[in-house]
Amino acid sequence: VVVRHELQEALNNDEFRLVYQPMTNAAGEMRSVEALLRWQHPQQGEVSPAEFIPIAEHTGQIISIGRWVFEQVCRDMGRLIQLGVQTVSVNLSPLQLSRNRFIEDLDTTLAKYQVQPEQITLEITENVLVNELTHAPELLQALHERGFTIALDDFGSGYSSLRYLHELPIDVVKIDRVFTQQIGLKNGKESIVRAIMAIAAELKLKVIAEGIETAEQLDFLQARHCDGYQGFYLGRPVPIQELIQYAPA
Ligand code: G
Ligand code: G
Ligand code: MN
Ligand code: NA
Repeated sequence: VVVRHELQEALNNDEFRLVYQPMTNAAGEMRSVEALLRWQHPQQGEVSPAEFIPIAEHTGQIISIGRWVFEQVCRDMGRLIQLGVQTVSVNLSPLQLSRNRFIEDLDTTLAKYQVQPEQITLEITENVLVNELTHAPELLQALHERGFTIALDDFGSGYSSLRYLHELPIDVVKIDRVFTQQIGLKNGKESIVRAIMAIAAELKLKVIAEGIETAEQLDFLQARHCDGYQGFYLGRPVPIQELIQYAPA
């Protein structure tokens, strides 16, 4: 198990890394990537964020870890642009949004690396409005007005999703991989994907399909004109120096 002091050691000893997963557009070009955190633990090897982020949220250390992630993305931005990337998605935990000075911290880091908010997509999940984060709508509105793109991650997997689309300044919905993975299955529930796309079209939201693992899934989604495509079939998350393999010619 991961404990608080190990997470502090990880920050102190520079044990975190970012990997980037390509997202392709309608033309099949990588113009966006999602930053995903990795922890290279000295004894346990690579520890998944699914394992340590809930703990970091519990201890509050997600604040420092989240700041490290955002700063590393800004540090990498110049190299990403050289690879043809126009926007980078960063995952946010609800707790980060509840912190005073969250926006000021982002501003300071953007200015330090001369990154524009338009180059960053902030991915939030439906649980931003849970846990009494009563200021989340106002804060997201302020981020949106600054020029950040706001994406609703794992769309459809939580509950009362439609309420969030209505109350939050959402630009993009990311179709959860559980729905993508229904495509092509016997008795697959592809209708959910179609329904999400209809809602997004009606509300003028962009759609990114996640978790694409097969050619059949990609064909189905391309025929329905998503704005972005992401998944192992298109590219795994890799360290920045390996991203060149996905760069448009
Ligand atoms: O990359 P992987 O599939 O192992 O990620 C597992 C989970 O961890 C996903 O839900 C992903 O959104 C989350 N995650 C990855 N990187 C970050 C990060 O930098 N911050 C936060 N809050 N969550 C992250
Ligand atoms: O919750 P979030 O969507 O941020 O999670 C992103 C995670 O999904 C990353 O950890 C990444 O490794 C994982 N992922 C990305 N593409 C695929 C895929 O095609 N299949 C599966 N099973 N996981 C994926
Ligand atoms: Mn995500
Ligand atoms: Na997701």
